[in-house]
Amino acid sequence: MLTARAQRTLESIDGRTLDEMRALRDDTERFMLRYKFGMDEVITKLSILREEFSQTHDYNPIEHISSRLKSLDSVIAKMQRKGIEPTFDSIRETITDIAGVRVTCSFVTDAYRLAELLTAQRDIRVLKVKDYIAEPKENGYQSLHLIVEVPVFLSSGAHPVAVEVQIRTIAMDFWASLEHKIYYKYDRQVPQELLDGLTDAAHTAAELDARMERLHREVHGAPSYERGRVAI
Ligand code: 0O2
Repeated sequence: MLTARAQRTLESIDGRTLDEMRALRDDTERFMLRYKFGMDEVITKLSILREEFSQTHDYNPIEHISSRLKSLDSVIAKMQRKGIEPTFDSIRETITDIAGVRVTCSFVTDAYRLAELLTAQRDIRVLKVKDYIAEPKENGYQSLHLIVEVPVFLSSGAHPVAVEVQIRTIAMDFWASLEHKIYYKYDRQVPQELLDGLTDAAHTAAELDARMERLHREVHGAPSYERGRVAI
């Protein structure tokens, strides 16, 4: 329900401006939709790998897959923060995490293996890799970030779309989601004591990952794909 003031403002807009606003709305929806399709493509690829892996190796390296499309407000906020020109082309070139897929694996080895399998696919182009597992952030954050480009086939042809894929272990994911909540609870001004506690907890999570993987290997041996039993 519009307020009387909003109604008056709307009535004062001439028809041509209204048409331009509608066209901008439609273009924005189309722009965002491509990212949703790109995200769906990547999820399908990961789901296929998961299913095939379980069948062929009797082992499932993926615990969980989730995804999110950045809200338009967040895209605009990032655009302003980075001082990007407000055009679809510059947003496309500069903001590469509009479509995001997060994969949790049991073990670090699985995370790397999955990244290898995904990026080896012929229609995937790797734009950027940020390996926060090999080089954790100062606060202890760990995750393997891939920015990949995947073709989306529309009635107008193939359109490459950037998708950010974050691959991490369950322990890394547990830490990151708690840290994220704390960060927002304190409106980004987290007390130093809590920050130190979080960094310490990140080290504990990394140790746990290493110990769990060692134990798993003691019981099950190296994964069959490492032993070269089945070629993928
Ligand atoms: P959301 O809500 O998860 O999307 P760039 O995009 O390269 O210009 P940016 O965005 O700093 O720079 O890239 P980076 O370092 O790859 O981080 C992107 C995403 O990784 C973040 O997205 C988080 O999801 C995650 N991330 C990075 N650092 C941290 C961290 O210290 N703690 C937690 N919990 N997550 C982190 P967004 O857009 O911040 O949020």
